[in-house]
Parts: sequence; C-alpha cells; structure tokens
Amino acid sequence: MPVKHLQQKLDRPAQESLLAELRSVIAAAPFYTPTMPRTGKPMSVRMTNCGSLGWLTDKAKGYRYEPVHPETGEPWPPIPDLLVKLWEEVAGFDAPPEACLINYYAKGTKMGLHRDEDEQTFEAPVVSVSLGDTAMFRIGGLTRKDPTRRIELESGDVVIFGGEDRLIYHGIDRIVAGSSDLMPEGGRINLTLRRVTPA
Ligand code: MD3
Ligand code: FE
Repeated sequence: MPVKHLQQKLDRPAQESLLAELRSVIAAAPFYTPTMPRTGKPMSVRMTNCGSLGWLTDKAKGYRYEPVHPETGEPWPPIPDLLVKLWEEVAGFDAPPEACLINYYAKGTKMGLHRDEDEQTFEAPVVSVSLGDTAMFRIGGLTRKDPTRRIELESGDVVIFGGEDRLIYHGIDRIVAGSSDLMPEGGRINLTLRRVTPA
C-alpha cells in the first residue's frame, strides 16, 4: 500500500468543526514541551494527545506511550468522534485508533527526519491530518540513506501511511507562516492517529 495523500479531504467547515473539538481537548490536556531522551534538549514542536494512549518523551524515560498527561497526571481526553469516523473511512483497518498525537508547530518549528517505531505493532497505518499553515513535509524510504522528496501538506489534507510505507523516514522541514487563516493564532496543528497494541 503506497502513501495515500488525500488533498483537501476536510473542507473548511469540517476543519472548523475539528478545530473546535480540538480546542476542548487542548483545554483539558494542554500542550507541553517534549524533551529528548538522555540529553533533555527541548523539541521545538509542542505536543499533547487524546485517546487511551498518548506518545510522549522526556529526558529520564525517553520515547514511549502512556495513558496519562505528563504534567496534569490526568487520562488523555477521548479521540473526537469525527476523527474516529475519519479513521473508519480511510484507514482500512478494523480496530479503532488508540492514540492521537497532537503536534503544534509555531513559526520556525521543525521536526527532524525520523521513523515512528515506538508502537508495539505496525499492522495498522498511521493517518495524518493537517490544520492551519502549510508544512513542507519530507518523505524518504526505509533507510536514512534513501532519497527523499518534499510534499506540501495543507490545511484539510489527510495522508495515510500503511503497509510497506509504515516505517519510512519522514520529517517537517518548515512551516509556511501566514499561509492559512484557519487559526487566529497562526501556526499548524498535525494529528496522527495510530494503533499502539495489536488488535
Ligand atoms: C509516515 N508528525 O508525529 S505527519 C510524528 O506533521 C510526525 O506533525 C509530522 O512525524 C507532523 O511522528 C508528520 C506525517 C506522518 C506521520 C506519521 C508517519 C508520516 C508518517 C508514520 C509512518 C510513516
Ligand atoms: Fe513521525
């Protein structure tokens, strides 16, 4: 299964509804600044989650999934229904998403080339939803040496990474500040819906 890029999968009203749902998720589970394993170096992206499990990282324990927010200690809020429905429509996988990582990119935020490999299973795809400013997304192959190409991810775009593409290298080169008026505060939100445990 190749990478499927569904451009403008969510129209403007759908993006606005999703954003409104996310605002209440973020009120209950505020963005925090993740830090790198061992070095404790802060990442420029800010993060929170919804779902039964959330991805997080800190200096002491590194990359992992946890059922509660690292600062509030509260369980992550549930994944909004609209996103569960989207997963059912596009994921081609018969069990619901367990984790939804919410990344916030202010102007100047980047994310280096990496693979998503902290899950216990790679049988389900990762479904990505972009809101707000356009991102210059970099996508490579299964090894760090493979050639990369650039894809622009715009507000409302949905991308499905499954099958042999589930473990490809990818990252965010930069955000195009001011390219969207969806969020008054500017910036970009990316959601990644995932399975963490075997179905
Ligand atoms: C390909 N997020 O959270 S979304 C991440 O825009 C992450 O916030 C970026 O990389 C963002 O881990 C990229 C596109 C994406 C997400 C997950 C993938 C591509 C992927 C997992 C496997 C392969
Ligand atoms: Fe990733």
